[in-house]
Amino acid sequence: MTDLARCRLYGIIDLNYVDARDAVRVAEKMIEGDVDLIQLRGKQKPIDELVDLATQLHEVTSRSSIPLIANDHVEIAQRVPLEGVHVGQDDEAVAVVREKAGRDLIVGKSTHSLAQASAAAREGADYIGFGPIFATPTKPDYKPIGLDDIKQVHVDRALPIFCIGGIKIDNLPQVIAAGAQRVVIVSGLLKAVDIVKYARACKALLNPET
Ligand code: TZP
Repeated sequence: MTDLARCRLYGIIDLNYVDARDAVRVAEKMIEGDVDLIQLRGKQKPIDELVDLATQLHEVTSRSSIPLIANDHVEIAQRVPLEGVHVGQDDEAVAVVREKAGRDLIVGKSTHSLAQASAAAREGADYIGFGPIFATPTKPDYKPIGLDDIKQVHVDRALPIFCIGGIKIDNLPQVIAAGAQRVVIVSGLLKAVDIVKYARACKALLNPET
């Protein structure tokens, strides 16, 4: 199982930004840019299409030992030997995901407050997403939580915490200064002119020792 504690930069292939035909090419660039984890997110896509894409992506990610995480659907993990599933607050409980998958799996959970972060840790999530830190068109219906709770969410919580939401290379130093050790960057990476350079520049700001 991947040592999540060593992961710093999490990239998401969100099919609202990436044409499915380009997904493998984008994953290759993320890997070249030293992204530590990759998620496939396709909110409006049919499950068979996601399974097909996850199969293609997993051929690439597994070659580089980068964990591939499926957003929302444990069924993808039942049909593709990828490494993890990420669930939201309204999705299945962590234990149910593990049971349905029937194998050892990374299970991540989205959280939007300190209380939800504690609950996800108690529930046995392997990592959490914490945000949206800033307003973001990638998740437009969620109120940003800002930078204030970042330090606190890291106190007493041993599991890896990935800050998420509106994070770009330009505000990443501010997010790190507020206490973040790990981040998820979606549109910033996917819309970058040069994904490899962008990822490497973000990675260079994220201290592997913290
Ligand atoms: N969960 C909280 S914010 C967010 C998700 C999936 C979207 C983050 O996307 P971006 O483009 O990096 O703001």
